[in-house]
Amino acid sequence: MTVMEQRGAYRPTPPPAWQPRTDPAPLLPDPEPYRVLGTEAAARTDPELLLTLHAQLVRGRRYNAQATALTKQGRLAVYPSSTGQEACQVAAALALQERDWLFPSYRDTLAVVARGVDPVQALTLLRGDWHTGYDPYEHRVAPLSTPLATQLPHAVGLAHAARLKGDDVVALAMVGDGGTSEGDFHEALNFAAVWQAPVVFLVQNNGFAISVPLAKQTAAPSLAHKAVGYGMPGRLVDGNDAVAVHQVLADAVRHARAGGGPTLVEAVTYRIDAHTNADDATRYRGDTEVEAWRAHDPIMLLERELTGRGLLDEDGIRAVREDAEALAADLRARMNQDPVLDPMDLFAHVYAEPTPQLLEQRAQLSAELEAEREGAQ
Ligand SMILES: Cc1ncc(C[n+]2csc(CCOP(=O)(O)OP(=O)(O)O)c2C)c(N)n1
Repeated sequence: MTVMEQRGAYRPTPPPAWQPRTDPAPLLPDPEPYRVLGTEAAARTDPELLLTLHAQLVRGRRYNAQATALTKQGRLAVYPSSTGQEACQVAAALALQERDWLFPSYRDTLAVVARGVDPVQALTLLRGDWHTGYDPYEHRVAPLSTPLATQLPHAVGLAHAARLKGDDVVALAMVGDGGTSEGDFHEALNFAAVWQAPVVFLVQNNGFAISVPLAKQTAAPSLAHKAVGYGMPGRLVDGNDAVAVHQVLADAVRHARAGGGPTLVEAVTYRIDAHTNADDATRYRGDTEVEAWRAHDPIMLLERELTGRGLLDEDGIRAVREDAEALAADLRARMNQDPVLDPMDLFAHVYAEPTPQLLEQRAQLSAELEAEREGAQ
């Protein structure tokens, strides 16, 4: 048979029927960030929860202000403030059960403190030390992660392992909008969805990765939409509405615990302060934008609801502020004590078997410290 005859005889057969592996419709986020405060649904929320959220938000804001002041007094090396983002921080901690795990990033000190970690220990890393300052197992809080998004695969690994062991544990991992561009973000979400790991990813979209605005970070319709590509639900929520963030996270935690797999939550919020005390935010954003977000302040939104429903009055607000002042005073007093540090720790916990150079440097430092001690006597 000639080639032309063969071609003529060729009748293409239709390919096997194709279907999407998962129906994408239920995974899609709402077109608008989900809100509760200021809507009719707010009236149906539990007063106890509202009051707890409020007290924690006020404490959180005061903690941010105090920690930032400590950087100016040379008591803290660096502080990435979460002022404006307190609702995400507090809701994340409150959405978890005691047996669950929190995986924070460097901006999430408030979530760590709201989970029960000592407020001074939570600042150890930012003050400068070789360890994280708190025992991760005590409150089930992983170390604050400075390398972007590396905490996400850790959270997936822990959650997957817990599931294999039959432990009823959920991991909640926090990351910034900039962190979603990291390879670790992709790998973590992909693994989590394939393994149906009990993880909740909370992206705090605060508008910037240092000076880089979201528009230069992604062309996606929203960060929550990224979930669909991995085969998990994406939820979009107003990150300044503490009740809405709590509800969405609590739902996602319940879903994960029941074996439903991971969820990606994008909380739309704003970083009111600079990236850290070492940053000048006026170089890349204007006052008008900041003022617009101040008018959508998480504490103000919640206080409006509480006072409107007669659940909180001036005296109540004063009592909450006094409690926050006491927290700040304690933080000030304890952070103003000089920590007892052993310079020899520089060489500990680096290598199981130190290199010859390190051994030489260690001996040199040891001799210098010894000479200093003798000189002081
Ligand atoms: C792997 C890695 N790359 C770069 C950095 C430097 N860096 C520190 S913070 C930051 C911006 C992160 O922005 P985002 O994830 O939006 O979190 P935010 O600081 O706004 O909370 C960058 C690039 C880092 N810490 N880790």
